Amino acid sequence: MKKTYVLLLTVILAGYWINLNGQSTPRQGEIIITEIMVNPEVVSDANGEWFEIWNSTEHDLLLNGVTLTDAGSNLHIMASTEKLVLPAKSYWVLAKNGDPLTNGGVATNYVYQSFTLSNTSDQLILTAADASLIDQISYVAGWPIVSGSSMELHPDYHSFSGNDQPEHWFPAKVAFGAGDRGSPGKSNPVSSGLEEWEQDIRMDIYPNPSQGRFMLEVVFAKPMAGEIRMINLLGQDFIYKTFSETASFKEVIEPASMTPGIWFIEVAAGGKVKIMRFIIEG
Ligand SMILES: [Ca+2]
Ligand SMILES: [Ca+2]
Ligand SMILES: [Ca+2]
Repeated sequence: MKKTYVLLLTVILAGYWINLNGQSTPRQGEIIITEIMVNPEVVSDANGEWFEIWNSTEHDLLLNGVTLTDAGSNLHIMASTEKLVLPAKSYWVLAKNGDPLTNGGVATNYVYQSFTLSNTSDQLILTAADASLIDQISYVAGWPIVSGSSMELHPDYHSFSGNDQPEHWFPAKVAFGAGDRGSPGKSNPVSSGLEEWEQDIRMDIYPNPSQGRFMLEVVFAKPMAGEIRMINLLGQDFIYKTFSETASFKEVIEPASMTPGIWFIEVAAGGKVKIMRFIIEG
């Protein structure tokens, strides 16, 4: 009889110990969505979509049975014959395609099916096996969605509600793998330029010089409204167009009515100005 009690006590204590020190299933806020590549450029969306999650706790989390859904019909339940263990304070990358040779060079921890990320607006909802919410984001127009760049959550806002606001997300600027920008599986850069990037307007105009059309590409650190202005050395100066709040745009510049020669294109938004020189050939 005594032996049975000792055995029972041992089993209970062992179970308790495993609970405290082993892996547990994730609760709300224990996993945070920290990065999301909705619109890869170097590979197709079918091959190159992925997202990153972070274990905010001091213990390992068991992901078997965690569900990925959106507000529509996308649904995937994480499953494996092995334990899917996301270690304490670590990142995991979940992707559509696990092959770095064809997914844009992303090292992945888990491959899902039946789940896509729209390039304009969508939801990413993680629920536990008992249907309780772990974390979610819902992105729409106005979020920093840039082709070829993931959206990175600023490290100051790695929390359940911190990732709900678009102003806490930034288009990645550091290249990985095959050339798209992001930091899959790694902490989102703050020292390597995110702060500086917040102030930045990136632009490119090509081909330059050109006789015909130019393509103007502009990427903002966060959504901004502003104007495009054209100035030349003859003193001609006019507003080419104004634009409403956006994270990026591509614009075909038709210089048919502009005098050939050296011009400057000025993009002004959010109190910042970026100027580039371009040449219209006669
Ligand atoms: Ca997509
Ligand atoms: Ca959230
Ligand atoms: Ca990252």
